[in-house]
Amino acid sequence: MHRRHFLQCATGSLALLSASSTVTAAEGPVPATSPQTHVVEMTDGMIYDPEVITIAPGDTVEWITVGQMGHSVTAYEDELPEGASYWASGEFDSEDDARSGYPEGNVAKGETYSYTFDIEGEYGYFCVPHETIQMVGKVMVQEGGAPAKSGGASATAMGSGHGEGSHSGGEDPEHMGVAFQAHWVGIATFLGIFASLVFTFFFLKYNETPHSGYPKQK
Ligand SMILES: [Cu+2]
Repeated sequence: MHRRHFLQCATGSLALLSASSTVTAAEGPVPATSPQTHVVEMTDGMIYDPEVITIAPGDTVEWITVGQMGHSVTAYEDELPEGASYWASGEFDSEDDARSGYPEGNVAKGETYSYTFDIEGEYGYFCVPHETIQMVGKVMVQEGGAPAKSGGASATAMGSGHGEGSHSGGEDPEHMGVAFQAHWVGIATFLGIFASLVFTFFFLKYNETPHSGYPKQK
């Protein structure tokens, strides 16, 4: 009876433990997939920096005017993925409205415009006052965001990749450099010793050097 009660308690505790650990495990991945905000700078050089940005669905892009000059962030209506709604600074419903409505939708110095992209695909956009000088950009929305090789996640991927790269890649040349140095130092030392031995051999054999000849004859 006593023992059975203990077993029941133990089993109950175990069930509770595994239940709580399951909950913990389920909570784990949530922050990893939480939406991110990516910044694109609009400069006096009249560019979007970066010109092409790759993000994950649900991520937000925030455009900020870092120079003195104002810009717009205006979607090309024919460069929207299927099912995506029109977007532009100034909250216009169409590209025509955005073009004719400017300077409404202007993002002045220090101001920002943000848009959250939920649908995957490519979004082309432009700056109304500077479109003629090719102030255009692109937002690429794909599952997982930027691949390890390029884009926003590249900062992380390149960062860690760079770290690993400089670890193995950096270590090898360094190691080789030291090896080559030691190699040449070894050869030079060997030649030095060999030359000394040859000199000593001749000195001992003939008991003279080019400089000892004169005093010997005396
Ligand atoms: Cu512009």
